[in-house]
Amino acid sequence: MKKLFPCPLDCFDLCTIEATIKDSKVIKLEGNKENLLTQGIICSKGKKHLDRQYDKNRLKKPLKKIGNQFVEVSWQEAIDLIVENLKPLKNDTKRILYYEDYGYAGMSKTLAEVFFNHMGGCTMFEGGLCWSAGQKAQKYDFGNTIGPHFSEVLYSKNIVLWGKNPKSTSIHSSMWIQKAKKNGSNIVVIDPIFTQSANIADEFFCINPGTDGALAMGIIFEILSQNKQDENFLNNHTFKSNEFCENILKNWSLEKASQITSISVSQIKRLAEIFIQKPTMTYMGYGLQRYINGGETVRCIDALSAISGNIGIKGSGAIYSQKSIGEYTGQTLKDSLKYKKVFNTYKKAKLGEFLNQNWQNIDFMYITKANPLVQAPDVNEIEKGFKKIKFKLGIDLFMTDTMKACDLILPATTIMEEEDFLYSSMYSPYLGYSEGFLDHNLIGEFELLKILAKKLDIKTYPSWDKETFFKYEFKSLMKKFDVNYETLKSNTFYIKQETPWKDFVFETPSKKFEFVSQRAKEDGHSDIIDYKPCYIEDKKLRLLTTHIPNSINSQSFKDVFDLPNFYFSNETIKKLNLKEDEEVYIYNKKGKIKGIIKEKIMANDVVMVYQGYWSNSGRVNELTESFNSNMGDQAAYYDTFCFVEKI
Ligand SMILES: Nc1nc2c(c(=O)[nH]1)N[C@H]1C(S)=C(S)[C@@H](COP(=O)(O)OP(=O)(O)OC[C@H]3O[C@@H](n4cnc5c(=O)[nH]c(N)nc54)[C@H](O)[C@@H]3O)O[C@H]1N2
Ligand SMILES: Nc1nc2c(c(=O)[nH]1)N[C@H]1C(S)=C(S)[C@@H](COP(=O)(O)OP(=O)(O)OC[C@H]3O[C@@H](n4cnc5c(=O)[nH]c(N)nc54)[C@H](O)[C@@H]3O)O[C@H]1N2
Ligand code: SF4
Ligand SMILES: [Mo]
Repeated sequence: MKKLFPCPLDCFDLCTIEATIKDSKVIKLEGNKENLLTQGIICSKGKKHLDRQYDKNRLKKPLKKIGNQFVEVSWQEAIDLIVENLKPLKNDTKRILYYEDYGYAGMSKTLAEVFFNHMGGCTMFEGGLCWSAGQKAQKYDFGNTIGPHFSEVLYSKNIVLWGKNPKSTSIHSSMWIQKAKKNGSNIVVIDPIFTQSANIADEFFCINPGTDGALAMGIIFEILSQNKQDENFLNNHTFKSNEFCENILKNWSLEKASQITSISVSQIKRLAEIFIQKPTMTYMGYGLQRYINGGETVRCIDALSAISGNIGIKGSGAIYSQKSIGEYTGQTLKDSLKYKKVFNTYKKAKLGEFLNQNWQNIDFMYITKANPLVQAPDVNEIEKGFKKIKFKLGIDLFMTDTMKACDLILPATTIMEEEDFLYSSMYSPYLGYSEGFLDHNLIGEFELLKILAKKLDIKTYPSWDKETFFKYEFKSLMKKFDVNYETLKSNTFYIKQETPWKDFVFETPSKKFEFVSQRAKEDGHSDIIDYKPCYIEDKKLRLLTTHIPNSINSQSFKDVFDLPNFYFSNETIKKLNLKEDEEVYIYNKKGKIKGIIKEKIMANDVVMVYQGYWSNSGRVNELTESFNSNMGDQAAYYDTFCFVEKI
């Protein structure tokens, strides 16, 4: 027997996976070819769902902490314990703190926020760990973030992978990029690290971290100096381009941009040539916005695409993300807002700080789909904060560092066990469905919240079954695209992607691309698109902690006990008198971890460590700063600096 389900990992691609089942057990996972975006190919992380499903260490029973030990308890006992801790907070719900992340994207597990709103509202997070600076930036310039089908790169003369590493983080977009390369497209990578994607590129520009805005300004200066800007686009479809261009010509030079970025003047001229040769598609990654100035950087790159006329024509674009299905769901959350009376918030990047300053005001934490004690910045501070909170409920598949710090752990169901719909938060236009074809004796979050609502007498919380919930959520989607519920369940429904902004009508107040944004000004930023220097600490190494090829965030690190690698450029290794394969510490005032020195082509005075390793081996977020970006409250992980210590 075969059953389909969508890959629930937080990936751009959202593959459809086909499970072969024999004697009620899944024996094989393969990609399903009917998904036109991913075409039947799944990556190693997708294949791991099989091992994870049957892993002997999967959490199977609720676990209650007694002293320093966890003991198994019945579901009944676990639920009673939650109720016992929530009941006294019914009239003081701000004492409940909610934390979730992107560990699982299924709709049936999005209701905890709704539940707490019906209770009266809890202390909720703001901002994010992933991509929020760039989202906000594109909202100012374009009014929204939209992207084309991966295959549109086949029309691109140049494909610029700017702070993005799709060969590792989105293998299907990488497949199309490689196809385009075979057809003659020129692939360009701008990154401080010679990545897996740089390996398949034609040109690599090694930039100083956090300085991409200055590079974009330098390229724009060169385009304007040559009078090669796209006058037609600027005159007809943009707001206040003159003001922006005057600013550039007055304040910038190639030498200035080169000095900031370490990209030579001749390389900047070459990049100008690339943008003038249309169509040039810029794929921005999320690496370049994990800085305090991350939003400003994305705006500068948007401006470069606009100046060169690389917007709205096939094969071009300043592509960051694509919201797709998510645009049409969320009614249940909206409905719940009328019960919300508490509007307390904390910044996600500053969870540790918040807990340590406000622990007297929080009694209950609900943590789901997330591993903040590995993934959030400044984990030592979070760990300290956790200890001060009376009751922490965690839900996960495995005993992560975060679960270990909780008082009660509930085992989560998997996508193969739980009926669910799923869509990507980042890119794919597909809607995935799993009928939940494997038996289990767990209580999924959807059921759990209904039980809690009943026991806590939260009368307004909907006691519907899943199908009623899904149909309600999809009402506007089904109407807009004239599809029925059975089609949505078929794993073939997707929203057709077009060339972004091909009608040149933008979703900004002026309906044009905005070089000057009143909305940005109202939010306290520069209204005109402008470069903002990044944060720097002298005489230290900048710590970059990017995403690793063989795991989505921390999810494949549970059995890893080896030390992480610390990557340096050859020049930095020499300067610090280090040796390849030597074990050293990296440290700063936040923490210290051990690792092994490796050489890589990359920017100088930088150390790169892949994020995701648990405390088993080396949690790099023991060192990261909890700064927020100016725009979008994005965790500015890469504005962290450290030293190396020999052992
Ligand atoms: N294999 C794998 N795939 C994943 C994930 C994973 O952990 N592993 N995670 C998923 C998630 S949650 C996300 S958000 C995405 C992330 O997907 P990507 O955006 O592709 O990956 P990142 O590692 O965040 O950063 C991309 C690149 O930005 C570079 N970079 C860092 N600083 C700068 C800078 O100042 N300027 C420039 N130009 N480049 C810079 C990094 O060196 C890195 O190569 O991937 C998703 N897919
Ligand atoms: N230093 C550094 N840190 C980073 C980043 C970086 O670039 N550098 N990137 C950041 C980014 S982009 C992101 S998106 C965040 C991700 O941060 P998280 O989402 O916290 O990271 P994950 O490791 O994916 O952890 C998700 C957890 O959810 C669990 N899980 C899976 N399925 C289910 C389920 O059905 N129910 C429940 N309850 N749990 C489930 C998994 O087992 C896993 O433990 O990390 C951020 N952290
Ligand atoms: S992680 Fe991404 S590429 Fe890999 S199987 Fe899942 S959706 Fe596909
Ligand atoms: Mo992310």
